[in-house]
Amino acid sequence: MKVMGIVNVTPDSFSDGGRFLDPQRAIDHGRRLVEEGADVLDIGGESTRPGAAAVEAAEELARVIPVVEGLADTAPISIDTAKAAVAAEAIAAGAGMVNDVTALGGDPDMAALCAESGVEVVLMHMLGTPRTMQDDPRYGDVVAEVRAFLLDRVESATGAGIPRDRILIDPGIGFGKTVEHNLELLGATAAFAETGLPVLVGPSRKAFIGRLDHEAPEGERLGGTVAACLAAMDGGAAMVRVHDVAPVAQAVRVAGAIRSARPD
Ligand code: HH2
Repeated sequence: MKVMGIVNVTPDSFSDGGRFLDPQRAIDHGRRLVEEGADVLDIGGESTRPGAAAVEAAEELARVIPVVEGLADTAPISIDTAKAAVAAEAIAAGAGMVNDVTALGGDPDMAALCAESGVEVVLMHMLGTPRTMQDDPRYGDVVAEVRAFLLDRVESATGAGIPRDRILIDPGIGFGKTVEHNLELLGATAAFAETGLPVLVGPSRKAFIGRLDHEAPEGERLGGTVAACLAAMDGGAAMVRVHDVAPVAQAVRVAGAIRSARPD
C-alpha cells in the first residue's frame, strides 16, 4: 500500500493550518515527507474542514504553484483542488494527479481538463458541501450509498474521456459522516476495493479518532491514524493520505511483512 503525504499550504487546515503557508517551508516539509517514505505528495491550498472559508482561484494558485514547482522533481505530485484553473496550472508545473473532493462535480471544466491532460484522478465522496456536511449526516446504508455514488462518478468520468485505469476512488472519511459512518466505511474498505478500482483512504488525524479517545486533539491522534490506515490496508486499500508519513510508512511496512510471513 502506498503512502500519500499531505502538504497543506493553507492558513486554516484543521490540523496543520498556517504551518506551511510560506512556500519554502512547504517545500522543505514535502521533501522531508518523501525522505520519510511518501510515495506521492498531495499539495492543497484550500481547507475543506467543516465551515472553512472558500478561497479565490488567484489566492489558491499563489499558494500552491510555487510549491508544486519546488517539489515536482522530488516525487509524484497530486494537486488537491476542486478548481480546474488551479489544476491546470498545477499540471503545467508538474502535477500528475488531481485530487478533487467534489469528484469532478464542482467545476464544469474539471473533467475535460483531466481527460485532456492524461492525469490520474481521485474521485472522493462528500455529502453536501464542506460548509454543511457535518449537519446531521444521514444514510440508509452508508457503504452502499457511498459506493453507488462513486461508481456513478466513475461512469461520468469515463464518459468524459478519463480512462478507468487512471481513476482512484475514496470514501471521503469525515466528509458528511458521523463517527459510526466513518467506522463502517473503514471496515468496509474491501467493498470498495472489490470494484477493481484503486482505493484511497484519508483518515489522518480526523475528528472521529478524537471522539473515540476522550476528545484527543488533532496532534494526539497518531495511534488512531495508524490503526485506521492498517484497517484500510487490510481491506485492500491502494493508498492512504496522511500527515505523519514516517510512522504510517513504518506501520505499513511491518504489517506487510507480517502478512507475507503468514503460512498460506
Ligand atoms: N481529506 C482532506 C482533504 N482532502 N482528499 C481526499 N482524497 N481524501 C480525504 O480524506 C481528504 C482529502 C482533509 O484533510 P486535510 O487536508 O488535513 O485538512 P484541510 O481540508 O482542513 O486542509
